[in-house]
Amino acid sequence: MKNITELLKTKYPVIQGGMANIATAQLASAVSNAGGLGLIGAGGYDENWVRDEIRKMKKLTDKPFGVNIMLMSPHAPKIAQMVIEEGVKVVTTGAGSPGIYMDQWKANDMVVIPVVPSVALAKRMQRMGADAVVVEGTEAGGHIGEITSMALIPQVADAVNIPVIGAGGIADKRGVLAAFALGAKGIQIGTVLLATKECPIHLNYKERIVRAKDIDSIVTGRNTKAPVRVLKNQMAVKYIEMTKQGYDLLALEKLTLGSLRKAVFDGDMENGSIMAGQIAGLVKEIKTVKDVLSSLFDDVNAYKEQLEVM
Ligand code: TUI
Repeated sequence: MKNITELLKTKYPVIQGGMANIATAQLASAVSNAGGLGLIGAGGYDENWVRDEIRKMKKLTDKPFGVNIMLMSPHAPKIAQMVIEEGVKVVTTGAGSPGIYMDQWKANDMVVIPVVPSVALAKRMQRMGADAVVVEGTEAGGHIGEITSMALIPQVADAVNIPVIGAGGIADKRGVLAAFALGAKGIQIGTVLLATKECPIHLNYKERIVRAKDIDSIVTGRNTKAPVRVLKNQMAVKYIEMTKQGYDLLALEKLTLGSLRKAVFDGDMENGSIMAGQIAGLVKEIKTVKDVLSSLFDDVNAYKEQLEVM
């Protein structure tokens, strides 16, 4: 099995999460330049926005990068074509199955890495030709599945023979080692990158991550098709009330992406959706992206040697 740094041509076996409204060329180029795989997060944007970010990215880094396509977006089909035209080499996908695009991407020699929340979907993606899968536990921020990283990563690792990239709940060396111990060959990080100098979110959002405690996140819409983990605030409580009252799902999805923008751009910590994972409680300071990647990987093998089970 190819290792992740060979597959991605990166220094470190780490992918940045495709965070909607957040993963711009500014953040992604910082991650790529620091030795990880930076991703432009298409989120709910159209193909023109994503194309512009790809072109900015090409100016900001000569290192490998990719695009994350959020499959619930109505713009996903056009973005899926555009990434081929732009010569993007790596695509990750979230919030759905990329099955209908797979043959075309593979025909263009792209590396395709779907994010999956279950063993069944991971197996389906392997059958369709995925190069690796990001296995994301319910600890993660944003739109999530039901199963924890601890339980999901080893089950997927046993079920497929493509590399598994662990995600959800990783923010330090212990998390990296845990993911690898469970069978992952790489990791994806999101929440810990929110608290970086290069992350283009409002300072209030970064400071809220730094202040977050272990129990501060909550899942809105567990009973809908789009459960989303956010930090608890007025907005989250209102959303949960609305789902109880049986509001239309589409209206609720619009509300989440719209309110994510309020948090990201306006720094509105009461009416905005502050998407973040459960590991926010471990994030204690705003660092550079380079320092985050160093803190995850420098001397990680020496750290591993100190582990003693019995
Ligand atoms: O996609 C994510 N995280 C996201 S997307 C997002 S934008 C958004 N906002 C509000 C509502 C919906 C989306 C914010 N955070 N992570 C990857 C991920 N993919 N998590 C779960 C899944 C997933 C779920 C179901 C992947 C495939 C899937 O398949 C269902 C099917 O079609 O078989």
